[in-house]
Amino acid sequence: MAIAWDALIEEDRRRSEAALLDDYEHLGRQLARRGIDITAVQARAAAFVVAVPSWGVATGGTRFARFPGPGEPRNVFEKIADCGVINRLVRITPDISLHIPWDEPDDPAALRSFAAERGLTLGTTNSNTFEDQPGQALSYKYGSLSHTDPAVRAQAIEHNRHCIELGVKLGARAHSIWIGDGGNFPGQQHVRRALDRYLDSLRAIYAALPPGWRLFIEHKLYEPAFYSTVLNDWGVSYYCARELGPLAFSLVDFGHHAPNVNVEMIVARLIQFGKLGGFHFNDSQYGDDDLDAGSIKPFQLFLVFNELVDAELERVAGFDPCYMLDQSHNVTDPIESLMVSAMEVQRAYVQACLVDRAALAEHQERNDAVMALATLKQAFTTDVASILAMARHARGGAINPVAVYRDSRYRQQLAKGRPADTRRGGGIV
Ligand code: RM4
Ligand code: MN
Ligand code: MN
Repeated sequence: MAIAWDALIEEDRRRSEAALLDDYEHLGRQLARRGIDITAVQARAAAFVVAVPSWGVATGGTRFARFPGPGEPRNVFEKIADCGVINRLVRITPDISLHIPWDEPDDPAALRSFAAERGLTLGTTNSNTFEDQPGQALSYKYGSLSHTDPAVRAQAIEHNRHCIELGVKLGARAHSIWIGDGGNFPGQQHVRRALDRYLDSLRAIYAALPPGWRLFIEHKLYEPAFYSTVLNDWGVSYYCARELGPLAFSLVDFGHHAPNVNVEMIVARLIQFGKLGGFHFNDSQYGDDDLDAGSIKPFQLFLVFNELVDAELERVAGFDPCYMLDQSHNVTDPIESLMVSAMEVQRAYVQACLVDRAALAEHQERNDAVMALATLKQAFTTDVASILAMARHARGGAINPVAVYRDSRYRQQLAKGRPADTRRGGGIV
């Protein structure tokens, strides 16, 4: 579909550039008073990247229903085309995380070049052994990598190895595993043995990692298993990653903890122990709600980035987390949600870059809780919107991505060419 993105972006620039420059200059003077060079911050904002999930560009659903949106992508090529639009406008999402077999390509080389033509890479593969696929020999109803039956475990291991082999052809560098394994009732599973079996399966997958690859494991407190999960929290995740070896890391999905858990503490500990692999950003009010990043607890997102920026500045050995979004969009246009979320994550990063770390360290030394918090709040309450917009603008993106996207009528045009797929029922994505 031919959309004149350059012209639309130029029109947006004409509309908003004067106000933007005004805001940016004003903020520049404010930051200068705090000893911060705004152009250096803008350069850091421009260098920031967060991957988008291929499964995020379709309308999600709940256990109850799915209401398909207009013009939903029907295959992986259409998903990549939508991801291309996101990056065209926000300029910070050049990488895509694929879910196999949802995104299984017939011709991996063709998929890779289709992405490359749009300036995109396919950096991570995600396996799926939490649902059965048509024609699959054995069922995952009672688990996959931790199943009691060795034949089911072998099938799940094989699927993960297949993902890695495919990833090599796609140019990926990491493989990410989330399983739905666990128990719905007390006594259903022998808790320790299930973890032993899971770890054994992970060892077989780990052994298949090509050089330079990393393995991410994602813990989750509950769902679809409602009583216990095999990889239930970051402690178990850390234990498994350590048992596996130096290429295995823990992945933190924001929605996978109990309410009120201090996620920034988990992040700090994983950094400290050299096992922070990356993130699945989203937000939640109650559980694994998969809401847009920064929509409920922006201060928590900032506090996580405060830990990340601190580690970056300290050059903590081996610190190299992979940033990804993982959201399910039920009532919004997924393209809009992913653009806004990517910018929210970038905003938290930039705000964390503004923390006066020397002052904070001093307040911490003196046990001055009021001033320590005030130092963080000073950074968090700084309106960095003009820095983000300038960073996008400087790299050919849109000053106002959502406005440009709406002006383009991309979705309305897609609706004609991509008829809604009504076959799918309820589901998490
Ligand atoms: C899970 C988890 C995984 C994602 C699936 C679809 O809750 O977050 O990362 O792959 O959902
Ligand atoms: Mn996730
Ligand atoms: Mn999740």
